Amino acid sequence: MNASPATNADREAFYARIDPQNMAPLWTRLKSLVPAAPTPIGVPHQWRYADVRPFVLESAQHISAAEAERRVLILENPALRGSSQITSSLYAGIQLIMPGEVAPAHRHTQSALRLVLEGSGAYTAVDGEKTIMQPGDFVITPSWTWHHHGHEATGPMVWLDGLDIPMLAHFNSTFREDHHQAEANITRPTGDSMARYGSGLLPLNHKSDSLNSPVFNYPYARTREALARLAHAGAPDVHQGYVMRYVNPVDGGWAMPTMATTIRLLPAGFETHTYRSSESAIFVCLEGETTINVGEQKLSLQPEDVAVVPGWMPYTLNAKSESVLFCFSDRVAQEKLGFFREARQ
Ligand code: 1HN
Repeated sequence: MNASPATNADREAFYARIDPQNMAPLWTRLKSLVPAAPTPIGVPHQWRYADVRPFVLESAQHISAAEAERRVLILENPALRGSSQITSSLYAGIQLIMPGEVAPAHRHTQSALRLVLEGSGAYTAVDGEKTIMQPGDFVITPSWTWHHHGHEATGPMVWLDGLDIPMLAHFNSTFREDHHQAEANITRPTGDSMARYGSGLLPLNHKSDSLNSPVFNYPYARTREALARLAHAGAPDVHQGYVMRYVNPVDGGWAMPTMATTIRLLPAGFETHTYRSSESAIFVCLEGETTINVGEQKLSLQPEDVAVVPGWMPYTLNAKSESVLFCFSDRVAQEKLGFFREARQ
């Protein structure tokens, strides 16, 4: 049964009579309300860093980080303009902080991730601990934690922000609060989280009720080394390449409760088999040159380029040279709620 029941004058009259009661028949809508498979929301798209970067740097001439609160250019899906969405469930933007600036402390129920694209030496302070960021670092800002950013080194610092804004909007669970100080108090030394939780060891009797990994900066140097070792340890997954997920060392789960984060290495010349899943995914190229073939599009990514692949669209990855791709998606939320699906051809 693929078609909805036909209409007729009798039925139309009935629909007209129930309409004032704010009621409607399900049977005319069921097939579109609950389709056989996801209808793609948004389109595949790429943002070339070479195109984006001049505008990001120029934004500093127009507004300070302090006045902007966060000086970010939103990456908006071309089919979802005006929504601040890169996918149905996710937000992404590119943030700039200049030496001497502070992006003031606030907190919100949205979770945020940072993936450093350019520059080094700026810090983010989350829940009382600073971490100094380097290119390729993946940094977590958990829901409702105070956070501010600062830059006491030199040169512009640029990173990708990923947030679960549309997800929380869907549940109408958005809250935010400004800190009474631009810089929230620092209560732990820099490196404390890494020292305690970052070596495959945990302090005995460590207890936490956080849904996030206590390792809040996954430095790229260590991630890259792990990828290189994995690539020497065996064969790549034919659909994904050498792919690993960032892990919460406390429970073995994903690093964050709403956004799944992975890193993958694709050997030069590697072409994946066709893959799709119900997650909507944002890819960031960190090294090499890889093409994402999705729908009619060929998204050719070079370092710092960003691409979005909406859920349930089949795609392949084709690496021209050895490549490293970071990815974040809504997979973890879908898994926890029990409806994540994937298909491999
Ligand atoms: C936010 O707090 C940050 O902390 C970045 O850097 C982007 C977009 C919307 C709302 C809050 C940040 C954001 C944001």
